[in-house]
Amino acid sequence: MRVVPSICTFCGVGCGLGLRIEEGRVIGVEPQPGHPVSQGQLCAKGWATSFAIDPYKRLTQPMIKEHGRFRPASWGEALGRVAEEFRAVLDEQGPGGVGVISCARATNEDNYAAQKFARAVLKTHNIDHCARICHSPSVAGLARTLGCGAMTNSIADIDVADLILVIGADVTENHAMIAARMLKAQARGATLVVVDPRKTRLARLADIHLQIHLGSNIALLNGLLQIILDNGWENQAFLESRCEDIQPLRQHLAGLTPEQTSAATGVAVAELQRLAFLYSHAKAAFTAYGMGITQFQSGTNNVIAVSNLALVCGQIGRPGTGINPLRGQNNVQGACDMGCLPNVYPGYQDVSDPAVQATFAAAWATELAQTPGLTSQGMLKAAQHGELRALMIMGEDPLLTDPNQNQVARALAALDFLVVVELSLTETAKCADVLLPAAAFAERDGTFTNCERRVQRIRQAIAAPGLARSDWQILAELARLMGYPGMAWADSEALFVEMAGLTPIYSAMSYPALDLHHGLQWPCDAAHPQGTAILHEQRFPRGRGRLLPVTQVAPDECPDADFPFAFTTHRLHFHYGSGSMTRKSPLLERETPAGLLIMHPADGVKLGLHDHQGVRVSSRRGYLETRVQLSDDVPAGTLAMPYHFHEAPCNRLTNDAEDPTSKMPELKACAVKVEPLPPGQAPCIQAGSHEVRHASL
Ligand SMILES: Nc1nc2c(c(=O)[nH]1)N[C@H]1C(S)=C(S)[C@@H](COP(=O)(O)OP(=O)(O)OC[C@H]3O[C@@H](n4cnc5c(=O)[nH]c(N)nc54)[C@H](O)[C@@H]3O)O[C@H]1N2
Ligand SMILES: Nc1nc2c(c(=O)[nH]1)N[C@H]1C(S)=C(S)[C@@H](COP(=O)(O)OP(=O)(O)OC[C@H]3O[C@@H](n4cnc5c(=O)[nH]c(N)nc54)[C@H](O)[C@@H]3O)O[C@H]1N2
Ligand code: SF4
Ligand SMILES: [Mo]
Repeated sequence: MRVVPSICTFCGVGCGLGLRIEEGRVIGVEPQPGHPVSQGQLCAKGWATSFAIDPYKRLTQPMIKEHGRFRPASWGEALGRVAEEFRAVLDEQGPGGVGVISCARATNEDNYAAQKFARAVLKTHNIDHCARICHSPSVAGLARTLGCGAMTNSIADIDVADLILVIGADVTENHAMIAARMLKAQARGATLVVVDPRKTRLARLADIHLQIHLGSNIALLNGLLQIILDNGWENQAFLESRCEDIQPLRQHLAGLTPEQTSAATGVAVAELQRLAFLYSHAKAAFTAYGMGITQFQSGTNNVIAVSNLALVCGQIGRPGTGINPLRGQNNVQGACDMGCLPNVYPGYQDVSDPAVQATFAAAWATELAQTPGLTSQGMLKAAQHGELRALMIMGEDPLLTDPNQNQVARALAALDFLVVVELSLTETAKCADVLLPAAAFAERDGTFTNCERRVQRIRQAIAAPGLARSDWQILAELARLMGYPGMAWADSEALFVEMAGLTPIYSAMSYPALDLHHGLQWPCDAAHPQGTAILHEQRFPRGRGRLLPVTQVAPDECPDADFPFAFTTHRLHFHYGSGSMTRKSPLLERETPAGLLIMHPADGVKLGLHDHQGVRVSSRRGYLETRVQLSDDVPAGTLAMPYHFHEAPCNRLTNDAEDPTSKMPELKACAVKVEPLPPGQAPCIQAGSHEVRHASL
């Protein structure tokens, strides 16, 4: 047996693992000893890696759909067909008619190739990925207040914080190794505070849990600020030396009372005062947040409210502090850094800046479009209007993971041509005209960037199954077929060298340098050759930190007589995203039943429901059948559902109302009604492609 060092393929923590290889297969994994992030541990998903990528149930050859059925094809035939279809739409409709959705699970090399393919070959900035429905409000909000949307501090800063404030993140489930670190900090005396409408595992363990009303983040954060400013608890020195525009913020909050905040959030005045005091007086307060902040139509303003609180108290730019968006996917930070966004080239360089355009046009030896492209939701809308006709989806399952599933299905059906690059036959892959098999992370070289901006190497440990290839190799061959020679990289390292040369924040990185350390944190450039653990120590990228008044906005859809329950969606520790990888593990699969609706026991009594009874849940956009689980994890009147299960796809119900700035859909709040199924009737389970070996429904 050989052990090949690599990085976990699931979440943005970026744990170090060793792939155990025997006879050309990954037979298991082990934690990497001494890894700075995971410190010799892995969570249940990491341990299940070998099931997730096993050749069994993987796509192993290109497929072309004919008369509604897939048939195997050679790479030449399949890529020839893709090139022909893209060319036809480009000729008839121009670059606005095509687009690419890239993959935050794939490497930086793949994502760099995806945006270069969109920009240099298809001549469009219609390139986006799942960050849109994840942390796009962080990128937009923190760009306005600080000038940079990334996690400001490092995971190790938790070790030196004396207060840890977690807002809208379920850390034990979703960033398990970060939660372990938070609990260790609490054990040595740090105060742990959780703000969440659900009683999460971490909330139950915390010193303080503020169980706010769903969607009342800005009311809470403004209320805390008002108490801090009224008591003179702000950090005056920091405000004077590092920030601007405190006056408009003071005026905005003048007249607000703790009683009003209490009414708006459901948190007692004394609790508000206690947290305001503790946060403003902490020597070092580490703020972490997640989807409970971003996935609202007020997502960008929610992020700005978090930023206001940290800036006013000077809890940023020092060890143990910071505004720390816990980025989700293993390489979502990297996919953003690589410019898989419709408005920026690699390194967040603006597509509408003529100097930037000139740099990339010269480096890539081609002409480039000058105006930003469409977001992923924008592309799906354009497809429904017949304006976008050919789309490549590389490693995403929007049919299960985008809001308003029926609408997504209509958009995919309206396309003339869909090509999907995937590891397995997901729900979205089934809709493809051409299906291309991708190599999994253990089958290729490259880099992932974790949530703390740490760029780490992954290495090829085994051969890809069948004919599967790395995404960047597929894109490079397609570019050649479409007449563009500028993507013929010899290997992933050559690709990385080109990327680092055009991405200032990665400019001093190389494979050997990454290998020497456990990765390097950007910015890593001539001035910071060893990388940067803490951002904004002396100044913010935009100069001064900006305080911006924001106002509470209710969710787009609130409970009413027809749809009387507030509905929110979340994640489970044992499953990941669409479940296309974790649900292949019998060990993970037996941990939880597929897709339960969590309801407070008092609501169960009102509706006459007993635990595990079948129910029909409907919103204005769709319905599903599942079973209720009665639990006081949720308050009465609010229902919650995990989103990993095709049998009970909660995105049939969710709302696609968007944040005007970031275009984030409101995945965390809508309104539903619940009706019991007749006694004895089992819920109708949606047919799906994922293998369910131990579904207990
Ligand atoms: N096991 C597992 N881990 C994962 C993933 C996975 O699918 N499974 N996915 C990865 C990805 S892509 C991401 S983005 C991260 C996401 O990680 P998290 O951000 O932790 O994601 P969620 O569980 O969706 O939502 C977090 C919390 O927000 C709370 N919430 C809902 N509404 C509000 C509100 O109005 N205010 C506040 N303060 N909180 C609210 C929910 O109750 C929930 O506990 O996880 C990553 N890690
Ligand atoms: N209701 C609700 N919906 C949500 C959310 C929510 O909280 N509530 N959260 C949203 C968030 S934060 C996110 S990030 C999205 C995630 O949504 P998706 O990105 O659609 O979810 P994943 O399951 O991570 O899908 C990634 C796919 O990539 C494939 N893959 C893995 N590695 C590779 C590779 O190297 N190459 C290629 N080509 N493919 C690969 C996997 O097989 C998998 O099918 O879901 C969003 N949807
Ligand atoms: S915490 Fe995240 S990166 Fe670490 S083992 Fe678990 S899923 Fe993998
Ligand atoms: Mo995410």
